[in-house]
Amino acid sequence: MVENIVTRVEGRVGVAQLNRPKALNALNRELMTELMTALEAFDVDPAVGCMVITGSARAFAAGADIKEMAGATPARMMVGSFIDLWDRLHRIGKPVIAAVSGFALGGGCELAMACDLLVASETAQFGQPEINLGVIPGAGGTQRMTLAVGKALAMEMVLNGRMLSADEALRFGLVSRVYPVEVYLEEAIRLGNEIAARAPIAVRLAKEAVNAAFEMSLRAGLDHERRLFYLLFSTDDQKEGMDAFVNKRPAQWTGR
Ligand code: DAK
Repeated sequence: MVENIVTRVEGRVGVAQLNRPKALNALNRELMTELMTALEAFDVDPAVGCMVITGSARAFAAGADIKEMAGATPARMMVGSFIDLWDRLHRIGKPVIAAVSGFALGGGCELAMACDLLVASETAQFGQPEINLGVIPGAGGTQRMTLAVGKALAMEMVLNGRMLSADEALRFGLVSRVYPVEVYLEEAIRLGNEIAARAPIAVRLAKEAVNAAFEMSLRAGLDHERRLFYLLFSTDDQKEGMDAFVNKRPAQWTGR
């Protein structure tokens, strides 16, 4: 039974809302399992073109569940499939938007950064406070935060628990938009519906190409991009998009 998240479809956007308000949406195993299962279901649902992960106005997620993690051993964490759960997010083909309000800390911040786009409310606070627990980020914080905001700020955040406000996150390139808390979620869903209205295969490959920039050398990334570009010339949507431009009419995408 799904308990820790609530899902719905708005237009062509699958929304997964984290729903452990008493624990500020701390990411325990059940929640992560439900979340990944929901995203995978959206990924194969033709009625869905884009996804949004969100929390509450007070907390996107305050991190992995410290109470669940406190007694862990290295061996149990390694074989306990917790990492596999997180890795499932990287296999989602459709774009995923994080709509963040309030706390996005530790694993909560890492979950948001693992999404393809980040939209924040004015009250959002991003942090990697694991140092206060005697550990370091373990789900990408040292890597993705550094790539997003640069070494100087990432060091302050990871070594000294510095938080970023929504305005700072926008200024330093961690998020692409900031809205008042009353509308951030509907704006994220609106953005998702705009993306979902575009040529689906091109959107999928565009996401793959941009994310490749984080994993590959520039040369390998450029080669990869070019192969994806060539591949799109095998789609009906490429013919349709270019014919529509030439004939000054709106394109009708079929996703083929
Ligand atoms: N885990 C469990 N419970 C949490 C929690 C968390 N991360 N954060 C908050 N809560 C619970 C509190 O215990 C409290 O529950 P009760 O005591 O009422 O039962 C309730 O939520 C409300 O919290 P507070 O009373 O503390 O509320 P405040 O407004 O005073 O403070 C706060 C809010 C967000 C500043 C504070 O709760 C806080 O500092 N929370 C902890 C933030 C934190 O340290 N997060 C990082 C956790 S470590 C990995 C994957 C993931 C990770 C690592 C590896 N792999 C795949 C390898 C991630 C690690 C982490 O995230």
